[in-house]
Amino acid sequence: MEATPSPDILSAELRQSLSRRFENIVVFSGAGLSADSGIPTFRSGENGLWSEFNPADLATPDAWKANKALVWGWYEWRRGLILKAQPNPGHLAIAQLQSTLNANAITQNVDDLHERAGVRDVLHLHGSMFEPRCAICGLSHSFAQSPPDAPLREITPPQCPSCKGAVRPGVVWFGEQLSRAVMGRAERMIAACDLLLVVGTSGVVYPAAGLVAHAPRTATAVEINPAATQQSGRTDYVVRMSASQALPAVVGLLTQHG
Ligand code: BJW
Ligand code: ZN
Repeated sequence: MEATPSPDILSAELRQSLSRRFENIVVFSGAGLSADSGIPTFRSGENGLWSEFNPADLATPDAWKANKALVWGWYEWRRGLILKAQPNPGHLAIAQLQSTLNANAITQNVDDLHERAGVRDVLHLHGSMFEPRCAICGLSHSFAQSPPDAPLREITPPQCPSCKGAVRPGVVWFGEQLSRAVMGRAERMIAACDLLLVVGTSGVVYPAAGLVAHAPRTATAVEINPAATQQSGRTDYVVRMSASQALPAVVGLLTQHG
């Protein structure tokens, strides 16, 4: 088993700032959190999904209208990648933070790695790969087929047993509204936090990226991301490391006072 990274990998200034008791911790994550589980991000360098695939062809209502089988097949391929992946030490650290200090998790991720690590009540801003529904009547659906291992195989989506509509992925595409209820809960959680950990997100997709601005001025905000992002200037501290390395160290420090 790998040793938990020591808090000493964090700067002395950050260690000092985190060495007090926090009451309302929120972890706001993006694709970078799952990168160390082998799930590709959208925009990190050459490995990002959007450097290989065009979002306009795959992740918009127009793409769905134009070719449902292409879109369904691509999402089925991605579901297969997720099924093969395991939560990494970053997800496990969030679970530990929640069980010891009641932290809340808000994610843009559509995978289920938080849940598989044991994190409860995760707010999925952009939906879930595991909640497909009828595109017409909204009836939820369960998967019957095994996912393909190639990304651009056209697969006819299942038919809704109630209205005969096509079943679509349960995610939020560009140009679609996020659930008002989920967004409202996320805004209230962040507005009430005293520590915000912004993990593995490029901060370019709105309205999710705007959530960080809801944190109170008095809260401590920390970005965990190996690269500079649009959020970097909005947080008090930046930790330029991977989530799987930094989160266990941060959580180790925070839970010393739990
Ligand atoms: C690591 C790491 C490691 C690597 N450890 N870190 C204002 C201005 C301009 C445009 C808009 C605007 N407001 C809204 C828009 C339009 C649009 C938008 O934001 N576009 C921008 C791209 C410009 N937004 C929308 O359309 C949203 N809806 C909306 O606004 O509705 C209102 C409306 C509707 C109709 C009419 C009028 C108004 C919906 C957005 C839905 C986003 N959907 C996606 C796909 C989900 C389904 C799927 O999975 O296919 O969500 S896009 C994609 O981006 C996905 C992600 O959740 C989202 C955010 O990405 P994330 O998580 O930040 O990942 P990356 O890849 O960008 O970054 C990864 C980071 O990790 C990097 O920083 C790395 O450095 C880091 N990293 N390894 C830690 N080991
Ligand atoms: Zn239906």
